[in-house]
Amino acid sequence: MMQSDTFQATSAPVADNPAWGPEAFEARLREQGRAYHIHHPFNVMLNSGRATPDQIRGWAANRFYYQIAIPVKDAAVLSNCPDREVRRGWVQRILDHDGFEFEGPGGTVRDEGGIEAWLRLAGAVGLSREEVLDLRHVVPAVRFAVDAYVNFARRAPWQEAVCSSLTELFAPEIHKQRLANWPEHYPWIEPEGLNYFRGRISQARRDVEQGLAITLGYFTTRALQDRALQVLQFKLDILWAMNDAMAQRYGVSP
Ligand code: AHQ
Repeated sequence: MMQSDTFQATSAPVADNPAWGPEAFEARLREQGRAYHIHHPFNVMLNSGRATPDQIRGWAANRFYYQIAIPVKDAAVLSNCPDREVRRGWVQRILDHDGFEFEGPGGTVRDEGGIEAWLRLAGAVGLSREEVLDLRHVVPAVRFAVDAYVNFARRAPWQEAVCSSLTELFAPEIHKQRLANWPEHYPWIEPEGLNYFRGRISQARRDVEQGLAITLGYFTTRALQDRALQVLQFKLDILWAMNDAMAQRYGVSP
């Protein structure tokens, strides 16, 4: 039985095959996109306009638990990482989600952050701030999947936690799909509510640039590269399991 939070490999990595070069290794990482949750029936329902308001509200309230876990996960990566240059880049992810307010010579620079933007998305789909913040709608298996991700980042080598964030290789597409389809399919959602997705397209691209460079630079033997593929699959399974749980709770409209 695989312990998802400590994530024991289910099969010993192949040790004696030659390592892939960076391009071939990146291609193998990208091949795993076929298991990305953009292909999950619940997400296909959401992005093809078949979701009811209740299903969309359930998705927004449950995904909020994932969003508030991301900066905690990223702080775990920072706490395990001794490399100052890596931390200088990685810390931006916490600011992206938690927001910030800096007093500077030219005045105050502030950004409400992605968690606040997600609360606006939740409001735009008809949820109260209170019912999102108190997590009353979060179903157990969503909580377990998200907690497994945070606990993995706490316990795994920081390079593996970096690699696990590379599901964002596939994220710009899912955000672009929502921005392209939701206004037409769900005109009842206030357009400003979708601002979170607009911001994530560029943030995901910047995250991937750093995460991929670290991954390609660290996983340089075939055994390590097999491990990286297992780590990415673990994170893909987390996103997939979240959608399984939401589909079970809210149904998948035909
Ligand atoms: O909104 C998302 C986000 O901030 C992140 C951070 C990143 C990580 O560190 O694992 N992954 C991620 C993702 C976000 N949104 C998901 C979506 O479908 O809206 C996609 C998800 C990811 O691809 O891991």
